[in-house]
Amino acid sequence: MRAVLLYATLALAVGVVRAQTAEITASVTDDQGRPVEDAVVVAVPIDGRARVPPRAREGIVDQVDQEFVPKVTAVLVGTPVRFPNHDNVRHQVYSFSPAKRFELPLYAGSPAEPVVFDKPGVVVLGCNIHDWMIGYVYVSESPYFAKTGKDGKALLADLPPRAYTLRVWHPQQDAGEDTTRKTVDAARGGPAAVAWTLKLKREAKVRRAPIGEGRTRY
Ligand SMILES: [Cu+2]
Repeated sequence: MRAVLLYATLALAVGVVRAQTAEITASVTDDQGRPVEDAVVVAVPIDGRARVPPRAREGIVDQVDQEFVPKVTAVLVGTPVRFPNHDNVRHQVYSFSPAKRFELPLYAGSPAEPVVFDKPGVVVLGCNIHDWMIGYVYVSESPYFAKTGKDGKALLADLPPRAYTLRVWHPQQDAGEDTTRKTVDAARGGPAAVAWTLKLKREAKVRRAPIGEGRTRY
């Protein structure tokens, strides 16, 4: 009997917790209706109240086969990000973006110190040795964000039930991020959905050097 009561109490507690959170599913497609991967969706509570975690978890931007992996990384402002190099050539990672100017000295393996992304905005990553290497760190001022997968969908889960302003960013986006704002009322908790159609610019690609060239030079 006691066990039954315990289960009933637990079930009730879980129910209450569930009702106290909201989740928003975002879908992003291009103007041809194709799903858009690597779009960052950010939700900002309209009342300005966000539960910011006391310590941001470290982010990782890897270098594999002379590319940044992942190509787009979204982090909360204040997050330290490591740039481990898994190639057998050295890289020299830098950014000139106003949100974070930095340059890691030419290195192999893992640099000792992470880079702390302390200002919101988009940080474009490059490598001084391999011109085709391009990556992005999206630094969010809100702790509620997610990146779309291959299906063009992103799930913002465990949100406090509130009304949110949502926006989306993608590296090839034709219009400014600010023009994508939408309001979603998730104040009652439970699931909600939002969708965008983005016009994308063609990806500017720098030709890769023939295989082995980077290796012989460095
Ligand atoms: Cu490189």
